[in-house]
Amino acid sequence: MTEEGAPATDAKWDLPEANQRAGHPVLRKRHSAMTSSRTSYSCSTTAMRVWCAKWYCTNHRYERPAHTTLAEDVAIVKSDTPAPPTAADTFALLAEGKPIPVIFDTDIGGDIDDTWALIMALQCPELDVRLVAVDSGDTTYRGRLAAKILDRCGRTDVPVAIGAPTSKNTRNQDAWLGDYELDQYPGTVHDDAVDAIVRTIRESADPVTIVAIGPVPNIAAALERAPDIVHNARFVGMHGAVRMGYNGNPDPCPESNVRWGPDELAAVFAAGWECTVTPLDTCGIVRLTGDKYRRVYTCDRPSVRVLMENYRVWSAPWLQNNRPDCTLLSSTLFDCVAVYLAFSEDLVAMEDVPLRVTPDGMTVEEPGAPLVRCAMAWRDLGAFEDLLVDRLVSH
Ligand SMILES: [Ca+2]
Repeated sequence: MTEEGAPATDAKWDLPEANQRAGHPVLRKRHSAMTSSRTSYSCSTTAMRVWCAKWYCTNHRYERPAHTTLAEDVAIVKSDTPAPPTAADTFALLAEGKPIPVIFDTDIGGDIDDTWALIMALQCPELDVRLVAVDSGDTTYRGRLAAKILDRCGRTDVPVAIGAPTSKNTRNQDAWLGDYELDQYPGTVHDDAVDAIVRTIRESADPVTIVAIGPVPNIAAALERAPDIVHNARFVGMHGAVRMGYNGNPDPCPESNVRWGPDELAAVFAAGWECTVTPLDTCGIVRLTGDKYRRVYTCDRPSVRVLMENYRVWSAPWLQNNRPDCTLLSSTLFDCVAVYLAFSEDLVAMEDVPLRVTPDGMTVEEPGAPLVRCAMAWRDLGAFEDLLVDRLVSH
């Protein structure tokens, strides 16, 4: 965006590429369409100009009065718009005695770690899970699974939102899901996950943390539809492999959540909000074994029974392929680390890393690429394991 002296890029307010492509000015609708009661308006007041400028910059649907310029509008928006929230901003809510609002965006039903992460998130008093949005593959299956888990855990207060289906398709928990259908869920089901994400963020009085533990088509689409959400949300993901691959391998490799949507993740990283991830460097080495695992395996808490039922179903067909024996240890719990980063970073070493996302799913350190806050190493992995177990089994 270079017209009329407006900056080409700006860390605080950066018009989305989609709006740039659409051109300026695009006058598809008269401003009278904005409200039914208003057939004309004057930008004589600052408040009205701020409102109009924001409407234009986020929705691209109003007819700018001839006497204003895009540069003026952008300047107004910049002066009136708070910077995107940081981890410190959201952690400060805890000091005020408030839980952190969370949108849980997941490809649950593939790897079992999403199920572990969902139940962990529901049982962290620091977090207020306001929406579970499912993405990728057979999203109806994933939504049914999320709904049944919430139902069985007594958490039908949490809405479920269904993302657009894609070609990626794994249904590893069908045997537990059975014939449970979405219309059996006593809570709310949204059929447009992107709309539900946008509305949840816009309607929240406190900044929202998006915990994204799959590919991110929902989040990228939400940013495209409503770029203003960056001012009331931050992104926390399980994504990438920076200096380490799976299982502590010293060679980084394409990571699954990136590989199934590299363009979407690149758009999320470039959106101008704070992005935090646990790459394989930290999340790829988390497993519960020994006494820690047995505390979970033998726990009679209903939500943990749901978790173990699903883990047993997920692992059974794979045992002959060296998948974990669910009677002895957990699978790798990648996604649980993203849940942790939603409310604390005490147990990890954080580092700002410029990350370029490659088409084959690598996350490559490259100067000039968007800075991503990465949990690069554990300060105390044992303490994280203890915290995870406590959150799962403690009433
Ligand atoms: Ca996942």
